[in-house]
Formats: sequence, structure tokens, C-alpha cells
Amino acid sequence: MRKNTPSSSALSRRGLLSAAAMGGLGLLTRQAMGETIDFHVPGGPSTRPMTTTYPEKGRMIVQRTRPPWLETPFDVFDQGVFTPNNQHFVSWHWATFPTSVDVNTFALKIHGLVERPQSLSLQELMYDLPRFEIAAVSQCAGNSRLYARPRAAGAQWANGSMSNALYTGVRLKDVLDRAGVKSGAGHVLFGGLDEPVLPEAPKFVKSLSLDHARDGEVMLAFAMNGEQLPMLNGFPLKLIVPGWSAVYWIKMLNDIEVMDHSDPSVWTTRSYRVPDTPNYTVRPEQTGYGMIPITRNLPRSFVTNLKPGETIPVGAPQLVRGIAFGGDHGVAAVDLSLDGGRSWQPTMLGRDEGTYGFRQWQTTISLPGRGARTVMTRCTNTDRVMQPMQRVWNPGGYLANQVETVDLVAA
Ligand SMILES: Nc1nc2c(c(=O)[nH]1)N[C@H]1C(S)=C(S)[C@@H](COP(=O)(O)O)O[C@H]1N2
Ligand SMILES: [Mo]
Repeated sequence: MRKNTPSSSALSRRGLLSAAAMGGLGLLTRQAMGETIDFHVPGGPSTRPMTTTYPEKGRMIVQRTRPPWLETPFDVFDQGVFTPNNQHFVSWHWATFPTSVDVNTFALKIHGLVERPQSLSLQELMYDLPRFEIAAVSQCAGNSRLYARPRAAGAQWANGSMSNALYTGVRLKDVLDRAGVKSGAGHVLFGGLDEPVLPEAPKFVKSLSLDHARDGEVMLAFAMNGEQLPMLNGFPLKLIVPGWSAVYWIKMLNDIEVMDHSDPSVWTTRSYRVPDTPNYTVRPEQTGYGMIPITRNLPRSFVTNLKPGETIPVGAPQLVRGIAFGGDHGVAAVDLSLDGGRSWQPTMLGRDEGTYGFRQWQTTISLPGRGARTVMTRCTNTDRVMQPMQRVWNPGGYLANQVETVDLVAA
């Protein structure tokens, strides 16, 4: 199987503590390359410009420039189990975030219901606490929203607002222990260096329960795939919440508040919510259901080496391969169907790089007769949660994870 396993040895002391500024205002400008991509979704034009002009970013799909919403081109997922940093997708709520950070004065504040409020330097975070590594998929809750029918408002991501990386950092638990959480605490609120564009607009924050925050897996990462974080992906510090939606993964993290009450912000009470129904799915005309905050990721799987409409020779063995992730559990199986979901055949899973990361899979198929054929992929996680056959739909276009299909032609 393909490999591009990163190594954290590239993360030298000097590496992190030197270059911290990026190309000035280059961040907010974009020179069109002329190249476009068409997602071929019915009901209107679905082309997007491609760009290579963002600092520390390679070839990306432009969903929006202000704030920058950059999508990973899907062919990247066929090239390796870890997504290269320069093609990790980018999403921000507000366009007002720093384009450089002084690593010598940066401080992470821990305050609220703690015995010893802290202001930790990067130096202290990197060298005074035990290091920890975890592979995890970061997926925007609105990944695949482009395919919602009827369409849902929000970033029209195709399937590329997800990325897998190996993160290096320290456990949030260790940082909280250093501050000494007081009794009566129940929640932890996280904020970053970005500020709303208008003073009356709400700052982007998210919270976790204290138990979750102390589970020993939630971490503060200062490196990704063995390198410092790209500025657009949250340099110098990002909260990593393995198995949970990327909305919780606060970038440019500089503020941690321990609280006795749950997060009152609009990002939890008003937005990032889904119906409290099976698979978070409702009919468009449906009413009278409750809404709950988005939390964990769900199992998903994708074919990466075949494109829709591709012609496959009849009867010849054809390699089919792709990636899967189990959401908040590992991948137990990826199965494939050639008969609309009546029967399923197992695929061979690639190396396990960690519970929350991508898992590669592959198998060989042979198409018996000429004509249109649809390949379906289905991931089952180790908690026995399976991708549903039924299309997921909710008003926010969130958490789509139904079985994916690729239409092929046997000839
Ligand atoms: N500080 C900060 N962190 C943030 C956000 C933000 O707007 N500001 N957006 C969240 C959302 S919704 C997503 S999908 C991810 C995107 O992370 P990435 O740009 O590194 O891919 O960041 C999350 N963390
Ligand atoms: Mo997101």
C-alpha cells in the first residue's frame, strides 16, 4: 500500500522557534491560475477556481477568498494515508486573523476555575510537558454539503474539507493539571487569536465537557506531520479533538477558560446543530424535531483511484482502492457492493495508523458485462456503526455520511 508516513524528527527546536511570519498580505490576495475544477452537480454551475498562491499551501480549490475556504483536491487522498500539510484544507469563520505570530511572546492563557492561572510560552509547552502523538482526521461538519438535495446554505464543500495528519503536542489533561482545576468546574472553553470582523459579531469559540477535555487524547498540537502548523491551519497551536468534528479544533489557540456552566456562545446554542433523529436526517418539509450540537465524526469511505464515468474493461481484474475513517472509533471493515447494496464483498484494509485516522483499503473487482455499473463503498466502525444507505439530509447540510457511489462504464 502507499505510504508517506511523516516523522516528527523534522521538528527541531529551531524549526519551530524560527520562521513564524508568512508572506505579508499575500494571504488575502489571490491570483487566478486560470485552472478550474467542475464537480458536475446537477442544478447549476459547479466549477471552482484552483489556486497555488496561498502561503504554505499547494494546489487547492477556492471555495471562498474572504475568509479563506480552501478545499483539498480529491486526488490527494489517493496519494497517501496522510494529507500533506500544504494540501490540508482551510476554513475560518472570520477573515480577521494574524498573518504572523511572534513565537517569543505568544502565550496560552489558562484561567477561570483553576487554582493557578497560567500563561504558557511555546517554549514551556514544547519542553516542560510530556509529548504525545496521535493520527486523526479533521473533517468540517459541512464536508460534502455541495451534494445535499435540496441544497443547504453554507460553504459548498465537495468531499475535500477533510484531512488526515499525525499531530505532535501535549495532552490538554497535563496542561489543565498544571493549572489545577477547581471543584465545581464542568466545562472548558477554547478561543484563538482570530477576532470577528465587526466588534458586535461573536468571537469564534467552542467548548468541551471537563471529562472529555481530560480524557488523555484531546491535545494541543504544535506540529502536524512532523512540521510546524501552516499559519492558515492554526500556527502555532491547535486544539485536536480526535474523533470529533473539526469545528472543535480551535486554531491559533491562545485561551482556555475552565467554567462551571456550559458554553453559552451562538456557535453551540444556535449554529452547528443537527436534528436529534437517526443519522441526523429529516425530510425537508419535516417539523417538530429537536436539535442537538454536532459532536463526533461518523464512519465514511471513498474510492480514490477511479473517477465517475470512467470506462473499465469487461471481465478484466480492476484494482479499486480508497480511504475510510471510523469517526470516533476505528475502522472495522470497508465493504463494496456492485449490485446496489444487495450483496457486499469485503476489502483488504491497509496498515492501522491509529483509531482516528484514515485507513486505506483495496480490492479487485471484475465487471461481468457491458453497461453502466455502480460501485458502492461502506465503512463499519469498531462500535458497529455503519454508513447508512439512505441519504443524509438536514437543514445545515451537516454530517453527510451515507454510502458513497461511483458510476462506472464496463466496455
Ligand atoms: N480559531 C479558529 N479555529 C477554528 C475555526 C475558526 O474559525 N477559528 N474554524 C473551525 C472549523 S469550522 C473548521 S472546519 C476547522 C478548519 O481547520 P483547518 O483550516 O486547519 O482545516 O477549524 C476550526 N477551528
Ligand atoms: Mo467547519
